[in-house]
Amino acid sequence: MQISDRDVLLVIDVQNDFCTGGTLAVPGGEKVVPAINRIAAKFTNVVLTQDWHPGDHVSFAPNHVGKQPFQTIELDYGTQVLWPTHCVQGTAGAEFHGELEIIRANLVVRKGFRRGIDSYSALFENDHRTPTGLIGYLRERELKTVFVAGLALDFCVRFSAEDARKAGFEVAVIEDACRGIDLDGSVAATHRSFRERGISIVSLDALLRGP
Ligand code: VGL
Ligand code: ZN
Repeated sequence: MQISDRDVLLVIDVQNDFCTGGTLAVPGGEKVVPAINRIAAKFTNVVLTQDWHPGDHVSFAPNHVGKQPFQTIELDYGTQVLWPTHCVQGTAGAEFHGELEIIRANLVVRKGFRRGIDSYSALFENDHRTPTGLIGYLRERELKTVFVAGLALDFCVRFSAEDARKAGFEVAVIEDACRGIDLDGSVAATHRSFRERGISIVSLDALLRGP
């Protein structure tokens, strides 16, 4: 695989709260960091996302009386998983992992900043209608293929990859530069969805090895 100037590496939510010791730690989350640093060095175009919630965010279980993390509620845009409080704007948990080479990034997209709506995807919020602006950026920059890495495979990576595909980009998920949460079989469902939608799965080595 050859990486070109028309390709973009989209790095999802590599933040302290999703790594070991964080409030919504993804198992082995920090292990994606060296992988992402190695691959990011090969890309001209690198975009990072940063989950960025106000403290009173609707997706936080403690903001709902009698609800526990990982239960769900119905909102007007559909079912919403309730999470432990995480990635609160301005806190250490919301910072990028300290070893992530964020100087490689051309753009940082913050998402989930509206109190009443969550945003897993880097392209649309969870109502699937409110844009983050990333599609406009990618189109204006005439980028064609989106390589996705980061956390969590079965939530923000999945929704970002699916939305990018729906928007007409070629999409490849770098499997070993992602880690999943795995709620009720969500990792298996993610792999099924990628297959059905024509989202490719690539390995870090294949990408580093080149053509
Ligand atoms: C994420 C749950 C809540 C993610 C973000 O980055 O996958 N998951 N907020
Ligand atoms: Zn979040």
